[in-house]
Amino acid sequence: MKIGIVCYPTFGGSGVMATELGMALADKGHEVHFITYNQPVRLDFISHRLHFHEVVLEEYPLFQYQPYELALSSKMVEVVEKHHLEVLHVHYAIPHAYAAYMAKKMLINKGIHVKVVTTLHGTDITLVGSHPTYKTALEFSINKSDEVTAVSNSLREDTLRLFNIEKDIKVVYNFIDGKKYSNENEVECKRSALANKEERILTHISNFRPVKRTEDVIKIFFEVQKEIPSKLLMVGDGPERLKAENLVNKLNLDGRVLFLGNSDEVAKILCFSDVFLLPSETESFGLAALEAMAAKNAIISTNSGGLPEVNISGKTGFLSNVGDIKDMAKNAIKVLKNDTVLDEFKQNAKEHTSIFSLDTILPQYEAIYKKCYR
Ligand code: GMT
Repeated sequence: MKIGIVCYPTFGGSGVMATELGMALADKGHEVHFITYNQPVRLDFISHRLHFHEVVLEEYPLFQYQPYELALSSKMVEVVEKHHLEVLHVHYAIPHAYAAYMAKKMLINKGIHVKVVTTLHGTDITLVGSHPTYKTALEFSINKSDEVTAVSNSLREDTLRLFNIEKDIKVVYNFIDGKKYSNENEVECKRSALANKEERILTHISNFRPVKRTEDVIKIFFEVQKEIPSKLLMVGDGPERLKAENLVNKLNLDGRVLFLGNSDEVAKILCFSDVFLLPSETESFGLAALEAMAAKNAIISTNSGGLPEVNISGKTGFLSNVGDIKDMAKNAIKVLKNDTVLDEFKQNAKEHTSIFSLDTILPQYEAIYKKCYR
């Protein structure tokens, strides 16, 4: 099929997922066109079936805010028309579902019929989307999509609770490409570059937004390192990074905590790590946790949103209430203090990712695209 993918091209989970999906679809023989304001960070042009179309914004003195939806929907019309796209798959509803609806209407005017699939990712529903500023337009454009998917049961339920939804919402979990976390990577993985033999490594990856509670990450690690020789890798960047760095100073953890910034080499970093910390306030799925599990990390997380669908308590890691730092530290210590226990959790985590494998999830999206035409 010929598929247009619209997403945020950044390090956030929805952009990462959309990019991985597009690349996998192209590998399977589909023609994929990314339509966004920058080249997605994880996009590599290894296939001639992958295309990128930049949405360009024009400066104009009158605009305090540039009308991105207008530019995006015009670009969608242009690309659908020129490349005969059959489906526009938009990731993150704001403003993509709305722009896709407008593009679809403009195309009908030209006698061209394109289908719109909207995938809800989380904060587009739980944090920003349900705000009165966006709710009316968002609810309308979700209901006008041909197919709607959510990345977890929890997000599906939140959407039905927060909006008046007339469409069926299918749950299609986020996926992982196991090949990127294969044993060959482990061979390359030189732990000694980062930690001594007896030290454990903990990792956190996020966009350092308040919802990620990055200070909790530091506080959990502070408790852990009192009992277990260990290091913490903080990967990513965002508004709360400075606060997290200040807390590291205050707790005299310099040298034990390494801030690595944004990285598109997540698999390489995770191969060093034993435990992944995700104490989020809310998390529709927790793609970073799934990536960590694929790299054999046990997960210490909160029980918010869709996290219990990914992290199975007592098997792949543990779940705690939001803000319960003591419990999360206690659980991390339980997992880390004994080699046999740690190995068991790591192995379980890796095995559990099989239900989120590319081979399982990709056909679900392909079936949804086909269903649009039934
Ligand atoms: O978590 C973020 O801040 C990024 C955000 C995004 O939209 O890029 O992630 C959301 O979508 C991911 C992919 O589906 C999910 O794995 C994340 O759990 C979800 N984030 C939240 O719900 C906070």
